[in-house]
Amino acid sequence: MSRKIYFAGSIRAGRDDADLYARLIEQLKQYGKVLTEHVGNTSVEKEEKDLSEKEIHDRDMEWLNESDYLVAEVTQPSLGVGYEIGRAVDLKKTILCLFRPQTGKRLSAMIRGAENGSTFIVKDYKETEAPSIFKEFFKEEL
Ligand code: 6IA
Repeated sequence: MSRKIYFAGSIRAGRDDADLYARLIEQLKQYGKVLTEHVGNTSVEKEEKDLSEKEIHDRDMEWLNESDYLVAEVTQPSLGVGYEIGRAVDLKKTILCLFRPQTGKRLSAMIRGAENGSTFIVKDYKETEAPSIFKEFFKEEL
């Protein structure tokens, strides 16, 4: 179980889905080490206050670099998450973006349009479908 997974979700762009992120991270732990558990932590903004913005950015980029997979919950649009996805493409990571259309939001064409059926997957989902989506996404290496 040496896979490393970078989970991305909105922080400053809004924490409405923070509890969902925590539940997704719990599931992802079956498949590897999640390097960014703080994204699901409701007190992240307090806990990270001793780090400068540059330290946060540089540490996150190191984790992204050493990870094998990026899993991003993209329903709440976030500049940081979009940036991480773009950097992950450049680093040739395998990417899964999860979007909940039931919220009435529309996903950016720059994310939906990046889907390629292998290394960049975009899934419309309901939370109840997350376990089967993860199983399918990671199946090749189980
Ligand atoms: O633009 P956003 O803040 O929504 O970007 C969220 C994404 O950027 C997440 O997927 C994180 O990986 C990353 N990120 C943004 N802020 C932080 C952070 N501390 N710590 C770790 N990763 C971050 C911010 C705390 C600060 C408000 C004191």
